[in-house]
Amino acid sequence: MPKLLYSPASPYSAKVRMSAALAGIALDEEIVDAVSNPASLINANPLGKIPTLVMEDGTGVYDSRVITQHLNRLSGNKIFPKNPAKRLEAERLEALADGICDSLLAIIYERRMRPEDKVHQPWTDRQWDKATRGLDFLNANPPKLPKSINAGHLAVRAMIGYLDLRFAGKWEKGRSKLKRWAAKFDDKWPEISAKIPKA
Ligand SMILES: N[C@@H](CCC(=O)N[C@@H](CS)C(=O)NCC(=O)O)C(=O)O
Repeated sequence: MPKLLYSPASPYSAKVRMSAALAGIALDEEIVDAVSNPASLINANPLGKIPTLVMEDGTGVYDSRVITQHLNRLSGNKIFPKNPAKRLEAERLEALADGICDSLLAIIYERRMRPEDKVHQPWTDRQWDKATRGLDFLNANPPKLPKSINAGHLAVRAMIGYLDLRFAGKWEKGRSKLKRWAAKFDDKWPEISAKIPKA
């Protein structure tokens, strides 16, 4: 069985685990600490990033958007719509949610990896501006939650989970539609939302 190297706090890992659940694909899962460069991760992915899916022959599949496409093919299109316009919309939504996570992670890493006097505030402000614009867009245009959801919805739910984990109290103001969207998602898909980022 393919093995997913992941971290419970990682939003991209959460999206992939949610995608596997949506597709009904069983994965062996192993928690790794990417920052300490474990051999199992580096051997499968020279970039040393999670999530990485290790296939039975040892081939590593990354990054998370390549993994969701791979799981979609394996499952016969259970994660992305077949209709080209709807598929583009799902892929764009996934890219937006992942892009917001990229900015949030850049802020976290800037604070975590640099000595305090070397933290460059204009850079973190720029990243926060990107996340803010993305969140405002999603709050103004919350994705519909039809019966059949896709990787775009999963990426948005994982991203909100990451915000709740690392930016609680800092993102919610003026974003009540997005908060309600997440609550509705959790209500409709409790088994999937059980995989949102956790400490
Ligand atoms: N674009 C990548 C981003 C993956 C990523 O940045 N993962 C973080 C954890 S959430 C990581 O592995 N960080 C460790 C590092 O960059 O060394 C994806 O979608 O998989």
